[in-house]
Amino acid sequence: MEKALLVGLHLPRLKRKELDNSISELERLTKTAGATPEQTIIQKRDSIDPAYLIGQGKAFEIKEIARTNKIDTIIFDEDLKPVQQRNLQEIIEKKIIGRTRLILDIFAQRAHTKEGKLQIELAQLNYLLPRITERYGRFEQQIGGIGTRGPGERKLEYEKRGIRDRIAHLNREIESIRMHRDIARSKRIESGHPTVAIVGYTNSGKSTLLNALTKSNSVYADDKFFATLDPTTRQVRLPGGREILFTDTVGFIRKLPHMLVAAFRATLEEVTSSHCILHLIDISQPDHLNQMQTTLNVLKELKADHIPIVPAYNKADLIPKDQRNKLVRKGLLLVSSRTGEGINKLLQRIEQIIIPKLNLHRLTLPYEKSRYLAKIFGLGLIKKQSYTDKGIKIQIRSSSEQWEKIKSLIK
Ligand SMILES: Nc1nc2c(ncn2[C@@H]2O[C@H](COP(=O)(O)OP(=O)(O)OP(=O)(O)O)[C@@H](O)[C@H]2O)c(=O)[nH]1
Ligand SMILES: [Mg+2]
Repeated sequence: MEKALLVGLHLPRLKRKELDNSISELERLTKTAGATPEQTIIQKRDSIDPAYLIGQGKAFEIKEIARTNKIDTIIFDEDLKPVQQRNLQEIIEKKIIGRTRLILDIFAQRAHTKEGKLQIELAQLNYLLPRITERYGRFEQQIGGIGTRGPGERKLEYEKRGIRDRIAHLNREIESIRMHRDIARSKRIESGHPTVAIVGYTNSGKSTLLNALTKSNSVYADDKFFATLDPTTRQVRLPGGREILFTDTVGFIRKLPHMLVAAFRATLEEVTSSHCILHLIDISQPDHLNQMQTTLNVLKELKADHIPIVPAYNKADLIPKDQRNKLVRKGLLLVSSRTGEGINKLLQRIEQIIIPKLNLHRLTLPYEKSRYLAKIFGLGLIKKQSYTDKGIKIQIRSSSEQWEKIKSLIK
């Protein structure tokens, strides 16, 4: 197994605790990517060294440690600028990886659908491009010097052009998939079912919640980062009888590479086009406030911060009873996707957000059309229902599109 040395940077503005959380996350990411984190080094500095990130002296120290401990790869908890990466490489003479690169690597392993694969390839190429425009060598893995100048430079130009062409091609393909997705989405909107996007930090339990909501096991959930990359949508019935759609999608993480957010734009449009956002927070994480803030920041970046948000605190089964009561008194909505606790309450809250947008309509369904009753129930919230001589009298709350649907059914 590849042996990795992790390197963190402690800047004055960063609280020690935040740094520790970030490092333990980096450890998990490293394992997820398939390497063993052997050792961690923290470097305290007043500011980032533009040339060597952690400073030239520290780079030599890392070289020594890596040599004596037979380390294969050095992983930095920061995003490395191309120049920093090259400089560090020259001193340490080992594989050097930044946090962004590590996350991209994990995404590449996880991508299964065509769209997911294209999106991750796009993000990777955008990441590589500025790194091969450097004077030295092809990708950052090669150390420059004699033999890389002259025709080598020209070769580099060809390579860059090839990559740019590929990026353009990927953008076109993703755009066409996006159009298909738009069609599927507008069909969903036509169905009149409101949509709720489940968002949150990676591993907060989004997929498990979707399974709990649908009382099934059909969505892949696992105790690892980025178990989900591609969105899944499922229909769920609210306590009042109304059918709505829940979409589960990729999780967020601190220092999430911007290019990844950009590349996953088509997927994340499932979030930006939803009626309501269910923000799932893993309350068992000591660091959940930071995780929450990270998610809110990404939502802002996606321009989705105008959509109503329902925060729900998941994994309530993992925290002690007294802490739990305290949180409930504060008015937090505690749920457990594992035990089912709080799920009904959660659905009621979502109902409260969605319903005010609905108008009350009255209709009489003739008995010969009673087969449509179930369908009508799915298109709104039944307020009242009584059996008369002329048919079933119904009072229903529904959106204008849904009301049009109902009218066309009983015409
Ligand atoms: N104890 C407990 N574990 C939970 C709960 N919800 C989810 N989990 C566990 O948390 C882990 C992550 O769950 P997922 O549903 O895969 O999380 P996710 O948010 O979809 O994660 P990504 O797709 O990786 O971003 C799994 O091992 C789940 O079994 C819960 O309410 N209680
Ligand atoms: Mg998931």
